[in-house]
Amino acid sequence: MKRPLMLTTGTLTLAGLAFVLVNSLPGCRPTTTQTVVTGDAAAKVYVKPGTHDEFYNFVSGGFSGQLAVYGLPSGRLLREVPVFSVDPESGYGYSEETKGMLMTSSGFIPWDDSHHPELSQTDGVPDGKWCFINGNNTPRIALVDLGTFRTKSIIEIPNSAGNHSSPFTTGNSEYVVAGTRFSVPMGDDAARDVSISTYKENFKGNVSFIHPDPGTGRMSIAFQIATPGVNFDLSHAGKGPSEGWFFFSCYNTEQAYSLLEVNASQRDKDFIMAVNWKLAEQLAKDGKGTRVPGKHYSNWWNEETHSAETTVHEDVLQLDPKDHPGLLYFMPCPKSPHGCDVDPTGKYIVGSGKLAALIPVFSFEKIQKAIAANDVEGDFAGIPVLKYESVLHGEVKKPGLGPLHTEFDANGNAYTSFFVSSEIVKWNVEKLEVVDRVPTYYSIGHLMVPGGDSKKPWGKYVVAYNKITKDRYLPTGPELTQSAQLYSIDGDKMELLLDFPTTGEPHYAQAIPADLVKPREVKFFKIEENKHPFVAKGEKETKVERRGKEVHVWMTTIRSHFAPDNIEGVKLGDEVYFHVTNLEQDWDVPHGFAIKGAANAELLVMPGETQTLKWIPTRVGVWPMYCTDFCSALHQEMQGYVRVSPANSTVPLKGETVSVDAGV
Ligand SMILES: [Cu+2]
Repeated sequence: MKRPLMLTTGTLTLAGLAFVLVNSLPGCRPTTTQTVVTGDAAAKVYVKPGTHDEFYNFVSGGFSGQLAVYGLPSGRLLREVPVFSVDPESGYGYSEETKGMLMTSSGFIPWDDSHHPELSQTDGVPDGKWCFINGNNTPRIALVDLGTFRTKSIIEIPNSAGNHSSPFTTGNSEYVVAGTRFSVPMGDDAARDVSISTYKENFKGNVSFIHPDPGTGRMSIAFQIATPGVNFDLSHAGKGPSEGWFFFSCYNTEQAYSLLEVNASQRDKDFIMAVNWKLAEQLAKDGKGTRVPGKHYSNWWNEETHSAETTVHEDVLQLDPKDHPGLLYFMPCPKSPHGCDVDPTGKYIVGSGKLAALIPVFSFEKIQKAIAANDVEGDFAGIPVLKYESVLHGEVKKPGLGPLHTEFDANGNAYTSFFVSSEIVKWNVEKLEVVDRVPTYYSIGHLMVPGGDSKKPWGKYVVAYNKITKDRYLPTGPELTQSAQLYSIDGDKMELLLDFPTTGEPHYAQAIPADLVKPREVKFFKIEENKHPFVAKGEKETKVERRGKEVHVWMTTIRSHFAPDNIEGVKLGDEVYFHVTNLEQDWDVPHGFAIKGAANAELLVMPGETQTLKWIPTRVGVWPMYCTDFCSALHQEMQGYVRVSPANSTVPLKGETVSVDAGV
């Protein structure tokens, strides 16, 4: 949701922040829409016609539920990959084959709110194989295959609500995690039917570790760890010396359940939770967990049958930290932390408290010493709380207001976004000194450096993903476009190069050199490998068949006709299934399929693929169908008819392509 640029005075008072401080910060309230863009900025983002961008930028669509792909540095939108929301353009969620991808324990869900893309990693470095993304509302994680730029699998996360601190990965993508934003009552119906006012007693969180199969990309839940009822916000895996640990920011340690903007902003410090996931993995392997109820769907796209396959699971393995000392620790972190980021060396963990006026940097070495020495200040719901001073590397003092999220370059620098003061601040991780700052337009949320949350940042740019654009673009009615801003970080000073508008809310993003993705591209699906039960591998295999009230059409497309393209004998009351196989075997020759009156979207069928459109005719008549994707000079000739007769008709069922020798 877009919000006004500044927090209200009231909110700031509650946050314990002086209003005067807000107004005195640089970049807090830009007075002009003009920004200093130096003379060669245009040249730095200009990608000559016919040449490619240097980076792929995978940007979440926020409330669109999708994943958008841009080129950097141009900011050109290349594709919107449908993930959690139906997509009429591609037929995703409309074709019979894709509907299964959106099945959950709550039935077919055509939408979600996607926040955090995360590239798969090998040895702590993004490898260009997959991009994960979370669905917040109906908790799910999706895996997008970067060979096809399609959603390959989606797993539902049971015992979860508001799947926000997700789907961050371990260094070899052994696991991606999912933490609950909303704590909720768990268990069976009787256990869940409790008064909201019993939050402290009955509401619990958990963090899930999801394992993607390295070969197939099919996902399963390895284990969940039960946690106290707080709100988990973001997370990152340790690396290098901190490999084997995971860190989650959490807010609402007040355990409020109403008016959180006030009631969850009371404590000076919330927590970062440290999870020893190697220990959890060992405990799970040793059979130490308990299987608890947790019905969830795991959906997977089979590229041989061109269809979704769903498996339904009734329970999950859960580890209770009370039974396993050493599994979880809390570290105090000021104040309502959002970002929870590990630097490229793996030595430091940065917390970004939304209501804090400093940035705490924790030392993994000190965390381990504090754990060994039992250097705790107490416990929270039975989980040890390490002493803040004992685990702290140091604080960045007065960096700005409303620190949200931090990424890194390869030279020991951190870049932190500041929502309230609308700026990016660059600081040195070892020295904790601010070295540069630059305003954003306006109210930056997440930021992104290519590879900037990995062991090997590629650097070169930092991109701001902003919540408000106000006057940056031509206005478009009550809703203005949202926006990203590209800055160069090559020199000592950050330099604004480009604004580009985005689809949906650009919540978070990742970027990777294009050369790591381009060689993986699937150009078409081999027709001989098509195992779809209704495939027609040539026009000779096309047919029309009645199965009771169902009429099945084995149909093919090739430039520029359908076979069959005249179908008769369909009767009112029938359900017609058009199984459309695209016979083309070349790159970038999709064919579309649409029929008049279909309460459905089009099909967009890639070469070698079969997809099915279900159509229930509502009236007697002759119904045109046509190819929707401009495929050839004679695309406009690519059409046909379906005759629908009354229910008691005796018109024989047939499908044919008349005059097939005419120019084919
Ligand atoms: Cu066509």
